[in-house]
Amino acid sequence: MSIETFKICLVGDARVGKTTFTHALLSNKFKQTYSPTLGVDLDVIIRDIGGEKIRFNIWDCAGDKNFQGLKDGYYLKANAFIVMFDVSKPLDEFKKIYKEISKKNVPILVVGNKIDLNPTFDWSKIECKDKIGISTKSLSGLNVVFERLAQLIE
Ligand SMILES: Nc1nc2c(ncn2[C@@H]2O[C@H](COP(=O)(O)OP(=O)(O)OP(=O)(O)O)[C@@H](O)[C@H]2O)c(=O)[nH]1
Ligand SMILES: [Mg+2]
Repeated sequence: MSIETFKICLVGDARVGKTTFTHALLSNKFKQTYSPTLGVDLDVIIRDIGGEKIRFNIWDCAGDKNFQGLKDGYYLKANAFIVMFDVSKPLDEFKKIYKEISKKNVPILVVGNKIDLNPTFDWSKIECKDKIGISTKSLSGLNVVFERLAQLIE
C-alpha cells in the first residue's frame, strides 16, 4: 500500500532550532550543541493523522547565507513550508524570509521556537494566520506542527 508523502521545506535563520527540532522528533531528546547545517539535511517523519499514516519528507535547509544560492533547488515541488523563528530574538530576518516564501503560493506554517526562553512572546507581532509556538527544549508542541501541516496541505 502506498503511503501519502509530503515534501516540507524547513527554513529560517541560522540557530533558530531547525535541526534541533528534527533531531527531537526522531530521538525524543533535546540537543544542546549547535552544529550548522551544511546545505540541506533530509529527515523522514511518519505520523498518524486522522487514522492515516502520512510521510513528511523534511528538507532542513541551512540558515547560513553561504548556502542561499542552492535554495531554489531545495524548494522545488514543496507541498508546504515551515518558516521557523526564535521567539527570544529580533524578528527582522524572519520577516525577510517569510516575505520571500509567501510569494511562492505554497502553504506556510510559521513556527516560533524556544518558547521556554520567552513564554510571554507577543504573537500579535506575527501577522499571519497559521502560527504556532513550540519549545524543542521541553519537547512541547512538536506533534501539533504535523497536524497543522496536514490541515494546511489538504
Ligand atoms: N532554549 C532553547 N534552545 C533551543 C531550542 N531549540 C533549539 N535550541 C538551541 O538552539 C541552537 C540551535 O541549533 P540548530 O537547531 O542546529 O539551529 P538551526 O536552525 O538548524 O541552524 P542552521 O543549521 O545554521 O540553519 C542549539 O544550540 C539548540 O540547543 C529551544 O526550544 N529552547
Ligand atoms: Mg540546522
